[in-house]
Amino acid sequence: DSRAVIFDLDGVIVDTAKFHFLAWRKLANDLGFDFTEEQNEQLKGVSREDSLKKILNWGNVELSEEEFKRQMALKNENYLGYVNKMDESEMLPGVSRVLTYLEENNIPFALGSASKNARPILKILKIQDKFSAIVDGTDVSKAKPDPEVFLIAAEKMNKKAEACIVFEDSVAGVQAANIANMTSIGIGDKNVLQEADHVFADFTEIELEFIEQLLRK
Ligand code: B16
Ligand code: MG
Repeated sequence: DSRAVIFDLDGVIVDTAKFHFLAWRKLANDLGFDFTEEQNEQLKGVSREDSLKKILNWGNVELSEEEFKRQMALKNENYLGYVNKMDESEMLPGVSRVLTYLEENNIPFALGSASKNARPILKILKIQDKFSAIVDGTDVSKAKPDPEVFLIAAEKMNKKAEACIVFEDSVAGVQAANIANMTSIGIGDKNVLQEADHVFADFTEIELEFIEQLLRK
């Protein structure tokens, strides 16, 4: 069976991870506390709801159900404020080279993101038509590290899980790929993404020969 690729969105294709961080941090600050960049690693790849639960836990804050929902909406509004100002230049360096390589070699690729904002972001980047399948936070019921999002993406491409190669910037996402028996490629810090099969600081560090080799395995 020939292989296929699954890309995470935030922090892999586009530099929106920094916008999530800014928006969550503003929420925490408005509630009277702060959290570190190290704690923020635990939010990457995690759904909006679970992220807010974690943050409130850090700040020892309890909210009513109504206020919880209001804070989620505020965070998203704030986040979209950043997103709506961005253009194609926010695509992370080296990504489009890899997408082009895959297209030219007829290797199918999908999106596997926890974000409910994935589709409009792909549109802003003008790459939405390149994906064989798009699976995002609106399609799944279980959040990463549950492998659901990647398994649905594989299924939509008619590929076995073992045939898929996943690019992820989050610990939860790398774990999800591993649980799904997919090849996990971490994008980011080696110390943070220890569980990945391979780790690169960013896409500019990935040689096309490396991808070619993976695709042959
Ligand atoms: P939204 P990914 C994830 O996207 C982000 O890493 C995470 O920080 C965010 O909370 C989650 O999406 C939900 O995003 O609030 O836009 O629905 O990395 O899986 O592409
Ligand atoms: Mg991510």
